[in-house]
Formats: sequence, C-alpha cells, structure tokens
Amino acid sequence: MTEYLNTHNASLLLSAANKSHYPQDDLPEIALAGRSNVGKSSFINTLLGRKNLARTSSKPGKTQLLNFYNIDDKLRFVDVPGYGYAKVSKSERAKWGKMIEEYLVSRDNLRAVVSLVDFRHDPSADDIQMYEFLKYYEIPVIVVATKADKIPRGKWNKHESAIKKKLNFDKTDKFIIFSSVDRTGLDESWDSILEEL
Ligand SMILES: Nc1nc2c(ncn2[C@@H]2O[C@H](COP(=O)(O)OP(=O)(O)OP(=O)(O)O)[C@@H](O)[C@H]2O)c(=O)[nH]1
Ligand SMILES: [Mg+2]
Repeated sequence: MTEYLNTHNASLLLSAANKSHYPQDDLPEIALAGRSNVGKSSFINTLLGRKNLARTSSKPGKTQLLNFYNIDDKLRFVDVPGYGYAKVSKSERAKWGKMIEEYLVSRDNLRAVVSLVDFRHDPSADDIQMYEFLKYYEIPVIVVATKADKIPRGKWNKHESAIKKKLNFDKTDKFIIFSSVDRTGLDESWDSILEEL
C-alpha cells in the first residue's frame, strides 16, 4: 500500500453541491456514506494518518457538501454528508437526497462506496436503505463497522451477525470491523479500497 500511495500527500480538493462542481478528470473515487456521526470523517483521517484533515465534530449534520479529497493524485475520497440527522428539515433532507443520488448514480469515477455503520447498534432504516440502494445500482460496497473500540472483543461476532442479518448482507461484499481510536481494521480497509481501483 505505502509503495503505491503516499497517504500523507492528501488535501481537500473542493466541495461540491452538484455535478457542475465535480472534478473533471478520470481519477478513481471512493465515497464514504453513513449516518451522521457514524465516523466518516474520522475514517478518512485515520486512513490518511491525519488528525483533522476531514473535519470531525461531535455536532452531527455538519458536513453539507460533497468533499473531495485528493490522495497523492492517484485517487479521491468523497466525504458524503451524513444522513438520519433528526434536526434537518424536510426540504433540506430532499436536497440532500438529490445531491447524493446524483453523485452515486451518475459518477463514472466512482469505484466503490464505503458504507459505514455503527458497530454497537443494529443498522438504522436509513442504513438498510443505503445498502439496498447500492446493491440495486450494482455499486461495489465495503461495509465498515465503526467504533469497535467500544465493544468488547468477545461480543464482536454477535454484533457482526446482527448487522449482517438486518442488512441482508451479500456474502460477496466486504465487512470490516473498524476503530479510528485504536486503528483496528486500518490495513484491511486500505487493502479493500485499493482492490476496487
Ligand atoms: N470511540 C470512537 N469514537 C469515534 C470513532 N469514530 C468516530 N468517533 C467519534 O464520533 C464522532 C463523530 O465522528 P465524525 O468522524 O465527525 O462522524 P461523521 O460521520 O463524519 O459525522 P458527520 O460529518 O456529521 O456526518 C466524533 O466525536 C468522533 O471522535 C471510533 O472509531 N471510535
Ligand atoms: Mg463528517
């Protein structure tokens, strides 16, 4: 991995609300999707070995645009605003849905979506919908279960089975147990991402 990519050579390239603002080249992109506060920005920071490149917050619903991160001019991460934040109005939610759908359905650069779910809990209705959406459009998906540091190892199997069952998980997809606190799943995440490029 490190031979192929200098992961420290990473920066926020641009933020986009719609197609007309997307980067115009053919670099491969990996998008990060998940409910608000699940740990998408933390995942990016952890993979890049950076403290705060992607903005993280304990305040959910903060990321409102598609943020494109350039990684060593070889690939991009696209941080997608989180869903399921209760205090968002109906019209904002609709706008959000349109923005995400436009990106996921029509972006030729997209190689795979990292779909993040909270390892502690059963997936939400939105998590299930996102997974079904990705399967429907045949977009390759890597499920990453975050905050594993909060679950004792003896319970990992139980949590993994519960999440897979609720998602109606396709066995050919990858499921990675992850923590941005202790970096569990870091190498596995990079391996899976690079495999999709
Ligand atoms: N214990 C633990 N906390 C985490 C982990 N990942 C993220 N967090 C915390 O969860 C909160 C939300 O993390 P973010 O990375 O900002 O989540 P996000 O999905 O980007 O949130 P939005 O941008 O609002 O959609 C922060 O307080 C993080 O420190 C993890 O693996 N373990
Ligand atoms: Mg974020």
